[in-house]
Amino acid sequence: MTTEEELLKAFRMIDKKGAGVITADELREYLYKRQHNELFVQKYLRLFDRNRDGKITLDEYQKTLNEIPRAQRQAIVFRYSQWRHLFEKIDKDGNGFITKQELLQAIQEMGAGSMFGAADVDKFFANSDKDYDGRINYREFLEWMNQSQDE
Ligand SMILES: [Ca+2]
Ligand SMILES: [Ca+2]
Ligand SMILES: [Ca+2]
Repeated sequence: MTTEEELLKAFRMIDKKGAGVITADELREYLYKRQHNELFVQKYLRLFDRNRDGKITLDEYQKTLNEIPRAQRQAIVFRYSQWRHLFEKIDKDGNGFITKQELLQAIQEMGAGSMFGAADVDKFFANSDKDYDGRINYREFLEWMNQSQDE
């Protein structure tokens, strides 16, 4: 399936009534089920709801997608489906927090050990560990993902 088809499928899944329009409530329900928070919902609304009426029509959705570079579209698909999965993959002991050690281990398992080392992990924690408890919770993880998307 192409990225475009994937994104259209996502629209149809969110648009439960098949009306060709996603309401803020439908979007919220869909994203909350996937463990996303309100910040994320608002971000999506800002991105797609071009006339600011609180609904995303299929037309708005497609127009916005057409303006986004291809790589970024793929990132959106990735976000829809994979973020929670990725978090859980890194959080080895499943306690809801990522430690430096868990992150380092995950980097090595993904075969990225030559690209990212302990110094990068330190930097990531310095930027992302907003409550300074030495661990990354899912909210902090999502915020970091959102930020890296904006760059
Ligand atoms: Ca709209
Ligand atoms: Ca953990
Ligand atoms: Ca933290």
